[in-house]
Amino acid sequence: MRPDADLDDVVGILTRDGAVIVEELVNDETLARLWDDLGPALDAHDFSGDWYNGKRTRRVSSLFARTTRLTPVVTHPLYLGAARRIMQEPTHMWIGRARVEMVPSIQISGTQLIQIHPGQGKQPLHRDDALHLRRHPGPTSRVQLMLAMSEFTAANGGTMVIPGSHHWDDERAPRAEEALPTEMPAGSGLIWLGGVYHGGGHNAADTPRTGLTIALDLGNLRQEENQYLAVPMEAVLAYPEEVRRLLGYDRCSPGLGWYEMEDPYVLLERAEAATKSG
Ligand SMILES: O=C(O)CCC(=O)C(=O)O
Repeated sequence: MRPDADLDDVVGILTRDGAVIVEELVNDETLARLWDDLGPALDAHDFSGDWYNGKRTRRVSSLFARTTRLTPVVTHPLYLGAARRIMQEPTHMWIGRARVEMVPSIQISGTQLIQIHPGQGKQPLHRDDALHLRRHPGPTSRVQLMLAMSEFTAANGGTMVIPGSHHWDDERAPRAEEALPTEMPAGSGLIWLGGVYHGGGHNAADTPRTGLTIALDLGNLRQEENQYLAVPMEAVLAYPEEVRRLLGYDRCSPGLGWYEMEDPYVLLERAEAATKSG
């Protein structure tokens, strides 16, 4: 899809196929600055060393603490817009005789830079929302993005995806032959639903493949990566309100995540006020 595609069309494809590629999700300038901020950390990290994360794969997390430049990525209208539309389903409950309408929040759950080096084999196909031990099929609780920091090809380990697999139940196991490789130029992004079977591909090329992934989950679930520990408050303050709230300084209706019985966002407002006055 083009970056100015209609959100309804993107949501329609995601609902049907579970995955979609958005071209030119970020511009060359943003991509170059992300490489400046995150590339050195990648070079300093060793291979992850286990069969699942990949013995020829480097991974760097805590991305919102390492760069202040992720706003255009996480707030891209087709990514955040689709995540909100798909996950923030209005619901209601009775509190006594009052029928109370509410909408859940969403939150940044996990962030990683994933660099698959030549010789890395296929990762086992998996569903990321299985982290929450949920059953399938069912309402989507995760919408994830993989931004291509370098070109993704069938040969260099472009993410393997089984289209439509979010509709499967939990008795059907994925088979490698059912998965298609993600092919996209640097700067484009793959968006997929948490119930879709996918995994890193085999890199049979001679250069590494690098992707930056961000997962958005429903706000009433435990974050995959503990953002409160991963991102110090000063780093959160470098981001605008929408991103700060996505980083967890928000309350999920009807009353999850409060601090001193208030919206945790007040902590950031107080920290900012203290910086200005002091
Ligand atoms: O790197 C990729 O293409 C996908 C990685 C992945 O799915 C994972 O590590 O859970």
